[in-house]
Amino acid sequence: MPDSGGGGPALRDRAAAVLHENDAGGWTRAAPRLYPHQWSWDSAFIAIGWAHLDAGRALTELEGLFAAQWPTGMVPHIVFRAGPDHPYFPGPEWWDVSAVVPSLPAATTGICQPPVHALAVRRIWQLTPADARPAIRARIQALYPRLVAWHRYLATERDPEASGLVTTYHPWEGTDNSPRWDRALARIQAPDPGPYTRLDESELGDPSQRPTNWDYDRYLTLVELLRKYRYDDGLIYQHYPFLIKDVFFSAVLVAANAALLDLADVAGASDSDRETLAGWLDRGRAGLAARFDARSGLCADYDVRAKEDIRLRTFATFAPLFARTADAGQRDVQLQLLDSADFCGHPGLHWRLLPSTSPAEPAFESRTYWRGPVWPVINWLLTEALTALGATDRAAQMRRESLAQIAGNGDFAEYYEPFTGEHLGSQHQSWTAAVTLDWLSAAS
Ligand code: 9WN
Repeated sequence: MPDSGGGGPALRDRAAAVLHENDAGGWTRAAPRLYPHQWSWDSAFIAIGWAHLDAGRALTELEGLFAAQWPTGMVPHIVFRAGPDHPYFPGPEWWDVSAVVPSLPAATTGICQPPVHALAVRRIWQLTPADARPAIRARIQALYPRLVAWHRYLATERDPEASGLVTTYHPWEGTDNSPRWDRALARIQAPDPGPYTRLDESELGDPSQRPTNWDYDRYLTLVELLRKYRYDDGLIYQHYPFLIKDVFFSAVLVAANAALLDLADVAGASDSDRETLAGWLDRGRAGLAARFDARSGLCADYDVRAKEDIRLRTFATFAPLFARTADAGQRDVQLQLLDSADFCGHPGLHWRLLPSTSPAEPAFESRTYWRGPVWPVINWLLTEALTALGATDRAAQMRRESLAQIAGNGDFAEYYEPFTGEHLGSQHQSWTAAVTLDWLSAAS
């Protein structure tokens, strides 16, 4: 009997139904109403879910996303595919990307999200049945150079210092209102994006869970500045106010470079690509090691403009674990910290899962988006990393509790209140369903 985390085979069926329901024909809405377009890192997780149902469909998800890859190699954070019947704010007019990149098949934003995609391709390949392998291999071979170009963009344009750490330009590059960005946002001069109407608050019905208007004023001001600099990474680096060396994003890139190396034979990668990927992998690990403090066990982001460390206890603290650190000292200190009272060992937690922000942080808010709630995809990345690091019992526990959390109600919520387990945010969130499918299969 599969260990279904309390949901039985029915949970698998319900998770599959969410992907089918959100399938817009070759691409999948991140959520039915709140996020009606194709999001970059959502698509990668979604492809992992599809891989359990249909490897070809899984690859189609990523091929569609990479069709909107920019000439720089950047994979945009949203591809606006849904059409006018599905409004989302801010829409393509705020980004005005066609003025800069006219050749794209669809409108996109001008920023990006963590590069989970190579992890997805590796999972697709692992799950491809023998008879489908020749066709899937050919498609992976075609996609692989685009993945390398994506990683090259991150390793060069987003790391002109060659530090091994990716510079992010916007809170929307992954974890919107994480307290990690508070000080950098507070420094933005005279934020005034002009009048705008948000749709997310009315859509969700509980504005207190979402970023505030103070946040949105700054998010939109940053979009205006990016547009002003025509998304030119060189100009952005010279003039733009929000540049963060993001250790979580960087850790995902390390794991993704390892995944591309694992796929090198399948994809027939050249020696030169293999060498380049291995170089980025080493540099990424060294970059994270330089941000790690052995005494506290914390790995800290760095604000390039303010030249200051961002020392907060959030899920990103565990960047060395997410990157599957090869350093046993780092691993042991971080594993201890993970189960300390500041994180999963906090006595008030409903499940022993990693919250987005430590309950011990003054900025912690238990119901507000990235300021406290538990996000299944983050815990999925962690269970993968723990398994790779040999902490298989802890990974299995995290998987079981994650499944139990999700199974408590059939809605596949976006995020969860850490003390009560309450389901929050959007319902029928595609990536929650996707990681459920993956966890269920690992439990069988
Ligand atoms: C802005 C789609 C996306 C996720 C992000 C999450 C949230 C969007 C929003 O939803 O961001 O991109 O409107 O809040 O923060 O990680 O990719 O699920």
